[in-house]
Amino acid sequence: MHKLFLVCFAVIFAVAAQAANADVIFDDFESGIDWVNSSASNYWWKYSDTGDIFTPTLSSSGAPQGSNYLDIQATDNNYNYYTGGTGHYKEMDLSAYDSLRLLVKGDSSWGSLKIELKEKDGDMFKYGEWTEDESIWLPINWTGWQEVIIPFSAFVDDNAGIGNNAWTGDFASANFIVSAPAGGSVSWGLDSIGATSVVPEPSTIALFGAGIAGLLLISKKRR
Ligand SMILES: [Ca+2]
Ligand SMILES: [Ca+2]
Ligand SMILES: [Ca+2]
Ligand SMILES: [Ca+2]
Repeated sequence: MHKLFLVCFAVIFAVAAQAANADVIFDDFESGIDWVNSSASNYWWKYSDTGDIFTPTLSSSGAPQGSNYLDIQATDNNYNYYTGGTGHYKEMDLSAYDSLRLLVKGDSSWGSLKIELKEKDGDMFKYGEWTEDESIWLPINWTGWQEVIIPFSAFVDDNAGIGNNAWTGDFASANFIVSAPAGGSVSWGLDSIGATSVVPEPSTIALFGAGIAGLLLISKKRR
């Protein structure tokens, strides 16, 4: 009888652990990049500030996941920090996830990354304050690859007249906008861009509770 309870608990624990780590990927760059093909269901675009260098390219040199990642070389030649951006369109249902998750290769330049998420109802969400102080976007203050997780709740609706102004996970596209040090350059990378769940869902918590109740029952019977 005790053994049965322990087996039940082990199964419940495994299910809970799996739910907490579940990931869905927008793009891992393993199928190459389709630049500006508006007829496709999965494509990228890019744009640069006047006179600046903004070069996102597919690279395979030291990819952190699989064989490829998106390499980003950018230089701000007109001293306004902004260099350009790259966006990705791929409609996905992210309602089961609570956070954006991606791998970012930094160069300790203290440039910063602006991230925008767009939903199918037209809502455009921004991460961080949208002011001239670029340091309060996501500062890339590390060297090498690092996992970045940002809760969707930290994104703020940026177009009050469009959509229902609420994040429901009805995902359509993402924008990655690069701010370099004034007159300086950044050498970054992006890979394994997707969504994850950091906070276990209520159903998972309920399963955990059932497991703990099972354990309590075992200890009670032993006494
Ligand atoms: Ca990859
Ligand atoms: Ca610029
Ligand atoms: Ca809106
Ligand atoms: Ca919405």
